[in-house]
Amino acid sequence: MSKAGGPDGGLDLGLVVAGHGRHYVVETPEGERLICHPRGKKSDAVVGDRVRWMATSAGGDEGVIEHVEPRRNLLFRQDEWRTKAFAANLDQILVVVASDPVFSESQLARALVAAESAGIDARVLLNKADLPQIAAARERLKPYAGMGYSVVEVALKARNDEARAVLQPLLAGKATLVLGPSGAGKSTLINLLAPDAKAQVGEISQALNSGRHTTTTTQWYWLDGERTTALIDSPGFQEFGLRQIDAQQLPGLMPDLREHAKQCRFYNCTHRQEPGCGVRAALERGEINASRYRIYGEVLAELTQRR
Ligand SMILES: Nc1nc2c(ncn2[C@@H]2O[C@H](COP(=O)(O)OP(=O)(O)O)[C@@H](O)[C@H]2O)c(=O)[nH]1
Ligand SMILES: [Mg+2]
Ligand SMILES: [Zn+2]
Repeated sequence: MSKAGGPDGGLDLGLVVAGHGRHYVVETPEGERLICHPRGKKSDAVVGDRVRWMATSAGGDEGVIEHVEPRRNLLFRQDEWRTKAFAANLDQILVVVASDPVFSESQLARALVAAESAGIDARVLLNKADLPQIAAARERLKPYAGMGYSVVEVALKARNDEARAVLQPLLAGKATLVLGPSGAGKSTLINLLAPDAKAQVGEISQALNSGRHTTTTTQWYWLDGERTTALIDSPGFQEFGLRQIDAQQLPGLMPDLREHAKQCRFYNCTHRQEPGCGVRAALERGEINASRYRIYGEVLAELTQRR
């Protein structure tokens, strides 16, 4: 269904709703989905990208991506060896953690730093409020609420109606990337809010994913028929590298440290050993959580040990 005369030399606009390495699923403004291949060798489109494409088959169900429209933002992680994009053009990030299994605070903190760095709002969703371990998890998240993050507690499965009612207004009209460790409840969340999730994945993606237990590709799900609200599910990850960040920028991307860094004697204080450090003074007063300061030190060490 390719029509000529569009604003970009007759190319159609589309939204990348799934990526499988060398091919993408692109959704037309009318809501139809087709397989697209990138033009040339490099495939730099990611889920959430607006792209210009051209039909390559008579039926119009296959196409080629000619170019990617400018992005509003891009969430990615970068370790020593490679850069991995999560998704583009996001309104917010929802980091899902659960009372059980115990979550890694370092992974949570890193996801929030990456979001800050990309200029994307982030919230924390604490799931499995029905389990006895919830008290400990709630305690571990207190510093995050204290530094201004919205922390929302739900039981996605055990109290699903309540969870839906709490989440709908937080998600309405937005494109939200769902991040979080395996077992936290990401699939439960998507199935709760997008009951037709399986159908949205489509036959092609399902075939490519078949036989695998976990999500292997990033996938965009619409939650409403008007296509104004979306959740983006992404594959799990082991490491959340932040090599894209400058060591000097790091404290500014951690709201609790940022708050106290204003008091440091030296403008380029690393908050490790300098005299007159506002961050360490706040740590000693208990105004910065010890685990947050430890995570800062770990990430800082990574960023200053560049190859
Ligand atoms: N107790 C409890 N278990 C839940 C809740 N929500 C999800 N689960 C369970 O947690 C497990 C992992 O959920 P899943 O959505 O697959 O997590 P994902 O790996 O993040 O996609 C499943 O067995 C769910 O049934 C909840 O509210 N309470
Ligand atoms: Mg899952
Ligand atoms: Zn300092």
